[in-house]
Amino acid sequence: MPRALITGITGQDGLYLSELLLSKGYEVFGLVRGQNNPKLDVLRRVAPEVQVLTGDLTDVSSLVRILAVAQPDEIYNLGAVSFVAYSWENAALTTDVTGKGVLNMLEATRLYAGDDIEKVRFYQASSSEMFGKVQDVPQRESTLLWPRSPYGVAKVFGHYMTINYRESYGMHASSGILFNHESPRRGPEFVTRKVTMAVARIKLGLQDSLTLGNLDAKRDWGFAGDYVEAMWRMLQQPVADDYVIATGETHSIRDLLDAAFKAVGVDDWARYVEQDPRFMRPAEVDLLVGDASKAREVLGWKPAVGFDELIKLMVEADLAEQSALVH
Ligand code: NAP
Ligand code: F7E
Repeated sequence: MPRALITGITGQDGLYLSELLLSKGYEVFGLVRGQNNPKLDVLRRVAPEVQVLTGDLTDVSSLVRILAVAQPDEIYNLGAVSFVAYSWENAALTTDVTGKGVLNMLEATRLYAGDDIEKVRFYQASSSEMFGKVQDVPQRESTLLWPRSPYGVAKVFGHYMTINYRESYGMHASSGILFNHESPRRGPEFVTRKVTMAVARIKLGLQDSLTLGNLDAKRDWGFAGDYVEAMWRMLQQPVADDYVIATGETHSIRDLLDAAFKAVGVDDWARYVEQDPRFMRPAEVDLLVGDASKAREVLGWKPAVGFDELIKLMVEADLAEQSALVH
């Protein structure tokens, strides 16, 4: 039975990846942060077989201890401060967790592997946010990185450190440069879920309006369930490498509003939507669209769920969740 350790297991991707690995017969260990973490209940419901170990990416000794217990064949480093807007307000924390946390995990992994570096494979959750002020359209593995937020800068550090451990120590360490991916498990602070929850609540008469920031930014949005499959495929390759994972389609926040309101039969959403500078960012990433042809050719990966289907399924899930809360 292969053994996997996932950091960030209580997050959106951690939950989908746990389900995937359990379905493939893995023994799954998850690093959970904090005392009495409220998200642990969801993990226990979704994937009760996961063995929980407590630790923190900023505490190297906790990572060393966890690796000694879990004895993993594969490590998926998904833990991060992941909300871009928050990263300006808490730049040092973001740097410690999202940036230095990667180095902590790589170093703990190197110590765990000892003389047998080939006994373990490492996945780093890199991000399209690293492309920032984009230098190519679409963005691919060779595109120059130009991050625009403290989060993006921290991810660039983690990305290059992962490559450095591969080149310095021969570690099987791969970096997935994942574009935005969403689901009904997405945190409510991210724009897709903020919109689909609000649309469901407006439809049910629980809310009158929705306040957003920049409606012109464009993102390449895919389904998280498809993207965790790509993570697993990367670690099954004989040689570690970096891969862009994306749909190749881009949509604005306005397109997102079109799709979400259409799912509840509303064509004219303008009367429900307000804008507030509070939700604008000090520096914006205007356009993201990825070229995932390397992943398609080498990993045989392609997304199954398209944009309209994704937003519809999120609205439907929020309608069910919100009506259950009021009944
Ligand atoms: P998420 O839902 O925000 O989950 C983040 C996870 O990190 C949570 O489990 C959180 O645990 C954990 N975490 C935060 N601080 C930690 C710390 N100090 N030590 C250990 N764990 C900590 O993020 P996601 O959407 O699943 O994304 C997974 C990873 O992919 C992240 O690294 C993210 O930056 C990256 N990524 C995401 C996307 C996307 O579109 N979703 C795209 C590219 C890259 P708590 O329970 O303690 O909060
Ligand atoms: O913003 C605009 C906002 O917060 C998307 C993370 O998973 O993907 C995610 O980062 C866009 C931005 O995601 C609101 O200005 C407008 O242009 O949903 P988001 P993100 O910043 O793209 C990357 C790949 C990651 O790696 C990250 O971890 O939407 N926007 N109005 C808004 N965004 C939010 N959150 N709230 C608004 O009211």
